[in-house]
Amino acid sequence: MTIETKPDKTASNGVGTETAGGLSPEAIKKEDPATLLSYYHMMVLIRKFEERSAEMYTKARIGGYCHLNLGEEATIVGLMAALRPQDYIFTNYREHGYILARGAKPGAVMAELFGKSTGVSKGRGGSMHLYDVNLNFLGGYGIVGGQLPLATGAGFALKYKEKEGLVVAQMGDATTNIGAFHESLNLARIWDLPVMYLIINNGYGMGTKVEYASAQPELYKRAAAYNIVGERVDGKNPLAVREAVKRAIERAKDGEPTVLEAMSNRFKGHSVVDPDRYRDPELVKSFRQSDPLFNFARVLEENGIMTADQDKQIQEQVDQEVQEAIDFAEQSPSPEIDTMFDFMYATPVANAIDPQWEQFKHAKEAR
Ligand SMILES: Cc1ncc(C[n+]2csc(CCOP(=O)(O)OP(=O)(O)O)c2C)c(N)n1
Ligand SMILES: [Mg+2]
Repeated sequence: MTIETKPDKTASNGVGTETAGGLSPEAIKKEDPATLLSYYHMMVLIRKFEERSAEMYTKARIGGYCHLNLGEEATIVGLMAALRPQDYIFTNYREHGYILARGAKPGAVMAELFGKSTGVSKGRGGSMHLYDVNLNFLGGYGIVGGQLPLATGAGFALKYKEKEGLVVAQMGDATTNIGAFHESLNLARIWDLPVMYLIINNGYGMGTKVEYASAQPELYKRAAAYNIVGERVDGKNPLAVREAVKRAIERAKDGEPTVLEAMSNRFKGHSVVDPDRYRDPELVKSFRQSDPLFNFARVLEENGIMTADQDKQIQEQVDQEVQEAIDFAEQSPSPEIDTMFDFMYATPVANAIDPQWEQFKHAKEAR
């Protein structure tokens, strides 16, 4: 008897382990200036949206939890620049920027944070549960790693239905210690699924440093245990991220999953209410000094893509855009109390004493 083994894919482990090289003048020259400006505009939108979200939280307009993407804008924009309409995205709870960059209206996202019926999840989800099926944006999840088996299942569905596409399973660094991460990678390899597991390594899971929690702190290397290609990319460079995601898209066409680790910094505490006492203020200050947004602006200006005036214009335009989103959220109604159970189940639940279920059962029996 012979046992077939899959060829070792990890020979290429670590490909693209790159730094800011992608923002060199040569690289910038090859790009379309209008596209670069659109990346910058989106990074500014995410930055300002998040700053105003924090403000709205402290004004008690937003309830529950609220986790911000401040410092992670370049990774988000690079990711979305590579994705195509047929691709799917699942994320953790730190996802405002992702759905904005995927194309949701800022007003609908802010309204969701406010719990209003005009929100992307009709006010049922709030900050951690943004969802838009038209954008193939299948949700933010509050349970650490909860999104990973679902994303893996979506990858299986694409393969089963013989559809082309990539499923992105975004997560934080600490999520790689959850069982579901390992189970998902194992299945993705066994079944050759078109899934990219995107690890945003911002150095911390709440107040715990990666090095304290992970036996292998170079997280992309964990892919090797499952015979999956792992890459590490500079998450502060949107072009490097975009190219790494494009490589994952190409691999997915051959049934190759990918693990991509984007190195990033979290500017604020874990959530809006975290005073961030466990980090040295000097360290956080150094993150601001290598701010991906300011860095990208500088690169655009140095390469003649953007003038200081244009930058000012973009900032003002975005200020207005975010203010309009807040006004829209403020003026929108809360969901009506009698719609509380809407959108909960696709079909009535079998064990509930529910006239709707009785009706459904009888209709089924009559068929
Ligand atoms: C199963 C589970 N355990 C614990 C928590 C509490 N918790 C919420 S976020 C978090 C840290 C996750 O950190 P990371 O994966 O690095 O993501 P980041 O917040 O940095 O984006 C923890 C432990 C949870 N929500 N779910
Ligand atoms: Mg983290």
